[in-house]
Amino acid sequence: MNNSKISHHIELKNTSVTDSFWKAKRELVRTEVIPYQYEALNDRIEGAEKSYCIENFVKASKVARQIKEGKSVPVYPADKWYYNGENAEEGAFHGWVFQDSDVYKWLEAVAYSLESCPDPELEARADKLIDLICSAQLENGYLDTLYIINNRNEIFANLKDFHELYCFGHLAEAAVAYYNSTGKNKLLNAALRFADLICATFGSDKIKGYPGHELAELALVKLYEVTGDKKYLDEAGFFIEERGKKPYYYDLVLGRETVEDNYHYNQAHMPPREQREAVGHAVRAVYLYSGMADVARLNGDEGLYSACRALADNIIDKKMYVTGGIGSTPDGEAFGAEYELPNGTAYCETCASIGLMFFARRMLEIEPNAKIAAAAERALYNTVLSGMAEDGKSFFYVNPLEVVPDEVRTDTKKFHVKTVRQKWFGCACCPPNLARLLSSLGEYALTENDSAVYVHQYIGGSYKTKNALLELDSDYAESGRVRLSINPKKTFTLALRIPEQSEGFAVSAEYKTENGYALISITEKCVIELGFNFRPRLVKSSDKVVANRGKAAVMRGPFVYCAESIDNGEKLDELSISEPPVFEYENEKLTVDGYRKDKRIKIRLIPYYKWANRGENEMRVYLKLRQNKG
Ligand code: FUB
Ligand code: ZN
Repeated sequence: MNNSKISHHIELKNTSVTDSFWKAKRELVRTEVIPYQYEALNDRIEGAEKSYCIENFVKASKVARQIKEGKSVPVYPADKWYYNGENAEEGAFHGWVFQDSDVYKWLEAVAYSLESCPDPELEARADKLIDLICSAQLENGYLDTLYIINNRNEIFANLKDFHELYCFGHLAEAAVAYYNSTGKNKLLNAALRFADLICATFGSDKIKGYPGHELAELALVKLYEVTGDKKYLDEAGFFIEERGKKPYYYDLVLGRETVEDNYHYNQAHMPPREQREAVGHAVRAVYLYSGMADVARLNGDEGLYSACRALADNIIDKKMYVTGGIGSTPDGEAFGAEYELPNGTAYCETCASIGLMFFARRMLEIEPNAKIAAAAERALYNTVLSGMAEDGKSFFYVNPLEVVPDEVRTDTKKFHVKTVRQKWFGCACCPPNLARLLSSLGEYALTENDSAVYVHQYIGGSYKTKNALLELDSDYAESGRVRLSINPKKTFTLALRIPEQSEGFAVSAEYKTENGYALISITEKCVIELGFNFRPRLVKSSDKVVANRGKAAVMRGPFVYCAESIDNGEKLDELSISEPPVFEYENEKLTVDGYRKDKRIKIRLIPYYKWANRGENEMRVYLKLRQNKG
């Protein structure tokens, strides 16, 4: 680990996203998604799956009050993953065991939104919700509505499956965000009380348990960064080090002998620092790797960083779709084997691509890495964005690369695929995750240290860094053009990522290239013009990806394109692109010369993230290739 390269992202309060593409998305989150999700959390959306989120907090608050008053409180079973009217009594917890996390993610999105756009009414609503959350907290700091409502005696009894430490993680992330944007510390104090209970409960000389769904690691790091209290960083380190040790903690609590490698689903099959292949549940994995990268950076831990590097390479080289989607199998919402990247049964959870961005941001803080930044870009412009409809009111959880609606209805291997975005989900992890990511996007563009500013993503906006004030005027996605106005405070190096898909580039200043970045010495106020050549191109996957042999996807700039039957007629499998390809591009829309069977046609393509915005229809990313013999 090269200490001179270690940098930090620019805090949200020092960023302001202004480019028309991303500002519009952020505004959509602010004006549509956040209010809509509040209604969803309150179960006020007709026809949508129930959330029960707020209802659970109301129930837990009542229980906490009754406990304080010394009253006896009922006990309900706390042994299922999902509770509803069929298996849960009226007064009991309802929803998925991790339901609380949706509330926290909504609050985190609100916090980021308030940072860039103050809104007293929204803030008052958030304050009221925070009051409700805090009123549910037990005297000892414990805060998870499932166990508070259902059974206080089972707290922390099943760390593997029941997400208390995961919900804690989301609470802490929301609390830090809300404190940073409003200066209010009520939720932060609640998170710290819960964190203190966790630190007092789990440790090398205490219970040697660790989260079944990772997130607490990176969240504890956030608490460390906001308080400066090292015990939180140490606890994050403890969770990482303890994970995967044999005999497995998860076996010990069950009184079971550890006889073979297990718990790949939870990335607990071996100690994380020894892991080299991304396995198991994809969201869990990238959340863990994010925490590992944080701890590696803060502790200068080379070994942990090597694991992070290897895991990032493994994902990007062998387990990531062209869209930046990860987690190819619905079986455990998990990574498949290397190069196992089917199109129609792909899982590619929206949260997994968001988590990949979290991981990438942290890796880029350790050192600039054009390959990792490019993977984050892939995820952002494609699978992340496709998770949300253009009106911000419906969402995809799963993001396949090929959909034939009739097959989805009949093929049991595609049970997880939806052909149109859903208003809400019983398991609604993705929509609020999207909201929090898009409203904090400014934090993903740049990192800096004392001597350098690295531009990883060309998200237009103004960035107040310690080295300079940077105005990034970006038409990156459309034309590949970027203009940087730099007002330096001192001499520093500006490092500009050269996108992998650019066929040549122009920089209006002297530069040298290093590891995929153009380095420019900035000594005085200046303007730098950048031009990337984003001609449409065919992208072929490795021949080892069986599903894509003889096929290619089309990309232009950061966008992956797809064909829909609404533009091309049904049976997209009959289409082939004529090679070498002849493209025409206008205003986000592409055509490419091709065939339907033997008939010459123009195939119409749209950016992948826009698919299924015009009703249910077929969609396909990878199309067959046909050599044009002239
Ligand atoms: O388990 C909590 C969240 O729900 C996961 O991150 C998602 O994959 C979904 O299973
Ligand atoms: Zn999700």
